Amino acid sequence: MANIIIPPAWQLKENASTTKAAYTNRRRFIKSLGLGGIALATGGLGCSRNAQSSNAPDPDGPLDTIPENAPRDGLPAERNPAYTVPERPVTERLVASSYNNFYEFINQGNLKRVWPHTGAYEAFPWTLQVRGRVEEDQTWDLSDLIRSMALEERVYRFRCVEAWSITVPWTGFSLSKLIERCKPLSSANYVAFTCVNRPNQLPGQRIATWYPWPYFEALRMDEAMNELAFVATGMYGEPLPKQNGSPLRLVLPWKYGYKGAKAIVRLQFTRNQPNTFWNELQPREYGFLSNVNPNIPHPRWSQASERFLPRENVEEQIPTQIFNGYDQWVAGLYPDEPRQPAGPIIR
Ligand SMILES: Nc1nc2c(c(=O)[nH]1)N[C@H]1C(S)=C(S)[C@@H](COP(=O)(O)O)O[C@H]1N2
Ligand SMILES: [Mo]
Repeated sequence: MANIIIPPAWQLKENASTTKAAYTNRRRFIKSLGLGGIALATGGLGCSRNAQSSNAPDPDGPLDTIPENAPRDGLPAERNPAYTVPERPVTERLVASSYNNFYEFINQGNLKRVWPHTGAYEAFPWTLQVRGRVEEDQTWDLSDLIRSMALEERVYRFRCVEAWSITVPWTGFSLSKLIERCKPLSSANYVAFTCVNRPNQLPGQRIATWYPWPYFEALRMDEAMNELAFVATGMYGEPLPKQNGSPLRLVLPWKYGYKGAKAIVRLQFTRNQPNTFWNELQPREYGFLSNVNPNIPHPRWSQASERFLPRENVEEQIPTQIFNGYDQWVAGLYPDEPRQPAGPIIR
C-alpha cells in the first residue's frame, strides 16, 4: 500500500523539504539558549509552522523509543505455550523495531524507517475510551488498566499485505478480556478502533494532510472475541517501542498487518459495520475482512508467498499459509473464504 496516494505538489508542506539534520540542529540550538519547548511551541526562531510540541531529544536507536514511564509490572510475562511458531525462528528484535509501517510518523520516502521520527510522541500517560453500544461509557487510565491485567507472552506470525513477514513475541492480553470489561450490549455487532490524533507529535499527520486521520479499524464481534485476537502492550519482554504502537495496539495474526491498529485511543461498539482507513482510501484493494489468504492476489501483486525477515539483511521467500497458519482457530468464522486460487476479489 506504500505510496498509493500521490500528494499533489501544492500539498507538500514547507518542512517536508527541511532535512532532518537541519531540524535537529535548530532544536539543539534553541535548547542551548534555554528556551526549550516554549520557543518551539510558538514556532520559535525557525518560524516553522510545523513546530513540535516537545523538546524531547531524537531517539538514539530503535530500542531507545521505549517510553521511560511505561509500566513494567509483570514483565517479562510468562510465555503461553499454546502460541508458538514451530516452523520459523523468532525475528531478531532490532528488525521488528526498525522495519515498520506507521503512517502517522512517516508515509513517504524511506517510510519503513519510523523510529527516528518518534521523539516528540508521548505515549504515557494515556487514556482509553469505551463508547457506543455499551452498558455505560468508560474512560480508563491505561497504566492502571495494564497493571490490572494478567499479562502473557505469545509468539505469533505477522504478515503485512505488502508480502513481508516477521515472527514476534508479543506481551499483552486477549482482546476478549478487554471487551468483557467494556460490557457491550447485545446489539453490539462490531467494535471500531480509533487511533491517536496529534499532529503536533506525529510528523506524518502534519505533513500528509490528505489522509483521513485519525487511523481507524474495526472487527466483527465474533472476530474480536476469538481467542487469537490480542492487545499488545509489549514485545520481546519489554514495553512496546513507540514505532511498534506504544502504548497499545492490536495483533490479529490471521489478518494482514494493517488490521492491527496501533496507538488506540477509543473502542466504539456499533450495530452496523464501520468503515476502515484503508478501505476508505482504496476500496478496490483493501476490504473489511482482510484475512491472510494466498489464494486471493492483491490487485497489484501475488499473495502466494512472502519475504520472511529473520534477522538483519536476511530475507527468505516462503509460501503464505491460509489465515497465516491459524486455520484451526479461525476457519469457522469464514465459511466463504476461498480455498482455491481465486481472482483479485476484495474481502
Ligand atoms: N495507527 C496505525 N496503525 C497501524 C499502521 C499505521 O500506519 N497506523 N500500519 C499498519 C500496518 S500496514 C502494519 S504492517 C502494522 C505494522 O506493525 P509493526 O510496525 O509493529 O510491525 O501496523 C498497522 N497498524
Ligand atoms: Mo502492512
